[in-house]
Amino acid sequence: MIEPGERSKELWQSARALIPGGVNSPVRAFGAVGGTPVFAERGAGSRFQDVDGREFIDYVMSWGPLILGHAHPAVVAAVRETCAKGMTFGMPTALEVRLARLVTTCVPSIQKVRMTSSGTEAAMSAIRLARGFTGRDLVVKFDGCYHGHVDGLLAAAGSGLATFAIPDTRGVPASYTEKTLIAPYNDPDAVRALFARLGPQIAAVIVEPVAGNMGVVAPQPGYLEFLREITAQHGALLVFDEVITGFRLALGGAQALYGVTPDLTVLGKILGGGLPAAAYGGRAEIMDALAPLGGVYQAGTLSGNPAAMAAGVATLEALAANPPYARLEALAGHLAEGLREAAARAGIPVWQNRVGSMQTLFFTATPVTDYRTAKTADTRRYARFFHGMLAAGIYLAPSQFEAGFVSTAHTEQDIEQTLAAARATMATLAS
Ligand code: KE4
Repeated sequence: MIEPGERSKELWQSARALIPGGVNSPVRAFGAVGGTPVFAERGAGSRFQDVDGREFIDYVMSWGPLILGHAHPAVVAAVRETCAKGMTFGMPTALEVRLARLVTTCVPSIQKVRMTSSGTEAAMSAIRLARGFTGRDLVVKFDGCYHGHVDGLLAAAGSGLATFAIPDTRGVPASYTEKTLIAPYNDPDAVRALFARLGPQIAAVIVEPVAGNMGVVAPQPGYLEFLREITAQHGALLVFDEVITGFRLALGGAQALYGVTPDLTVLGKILGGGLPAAAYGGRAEIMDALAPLGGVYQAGTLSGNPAAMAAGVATLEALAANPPYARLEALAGHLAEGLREAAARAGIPVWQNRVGSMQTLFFTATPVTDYRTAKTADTRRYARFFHGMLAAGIYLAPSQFEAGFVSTAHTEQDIEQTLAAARATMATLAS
C-alpha cells in the first residue's frame, strides 16, 4: 500500500473533520479497499494528477460520465461559454430543448424527457410516474442493482422470495419498502412467480439492462426480452435504468445494443458530460402524466441547468458525430484479455465480465451471473490488487463491486502500461 502524499494526508484529516467519513459519497472513502483516498487535483484525457502531483491512468472516470475523458476541450469550452452568460435562470432555456432533442434522437423510445440533477432523482421520479400512470403501487427491482439512494429502493429481499422487501439502510421505515419486491438478476422464474401472485398490482419493473453496481453482470440471452414480454402481458411498465449504460454501450444505450424497448428510461452520468444532470423519458402518453400537464408531481431548482446542458450537448454531439463504440470495444477487449492472461499466468482465479467499455474483474473462479455469485469474490484479494495497481499509477474502482470504464481518451499505450502493472501485481498476489 503506497504512503499517501503530505497534501493528501492533510486534506484527508480536514475532510474527515468536516464531512461525514471525509467524503461526499461513501464509495470514495476507500472503505472497501483500505488506505487513504486519492485527492484529485486535475485531469486530462485518460489521466489525472492527485494533490501531491502523482499521475494515474483512470479507469473509474468519475463512475461513468467521462466517456470522452477528463477535461475534453469541446466540453470545457461549451461550459465556459455558457457560464459566462449566466449560471442559472430557473426559466426555460434553448439548451434544454437542444439536449432534449439530442436525447430523443439518440434514444428513439424516448418521445419526451424530463431533466433532473442526479440519477437518484431521475430513478425516483420514474418510479413515481410509473405508479401514477398505472395506478398501481408495487415495483420490482433486482438484488444487486442500484438506482440511487431512493428510500423505497434501498431495500433487500424479504424472507421469502415473493414477500415484500425490507429496508437495506437505517432511516427508511419498513412501510417505505413494503411496496417493493426483489428478485435475483437473471432469474426469469423468480419474476414469473412475482407476476403470478401480484401481477395486477405491479406498476413497474426497474432494471439495469447491464448491471454495473454489483460489478458488471450482463443479462443472460433472452432475459431482457423476457422482462419486456412479461411486463407488457401484465400491464406493468418496463423501466431501464441506463444511468451507466446510456450513451455508453451504444449511442442508444443498452436498449439499442440488445434491441429491447422499455417504456421508460432513466439516464445520467454521460448525459451531463461530467456536470450534474440526469433524466427520465419515454412515450409521450406516459410522460404527459407529469406536472404541470398531469397529476404526477416532480420538480427541481437546477433541473436543466444551462452549464450541465451545455456539457451534455457537447458530449452527445461528439459521440453522435464520431461514434467511438467500435474503438472502445477493441480497447476494452484488449484490456480484458490482458487482465485475464495476467491472472492466469500468476495462477489467480478470476472471472471477467465485460460489455463494451464497462468491465469488472472478479476475484473468483465462479461464473458471475448475479449478486449471489458476485459475492463469492475474494474482496481482500481485490483490495491487494487495487493497491498494487495504485502503487503502479493505475486507478481502479476502490471496490470489487463496481464497473471499470475506458474512454475515447485511453490509448493502446495506456492499456499496455496497465497490463504491465497487472502482470507484476498479480505475481505478488500469487506469492
Ligand atoms: P446518482 O444519484 O449517483 O447521480 O445516480 C444514481 C444511480 C442510478 N442508477 C445507476 C445504474 C447508478 O449506477 C447510479 C449511481 N452509480 C454509482 C456508482 N455505482 C455512483 C457512484 C457513487 O455513488 O458515488
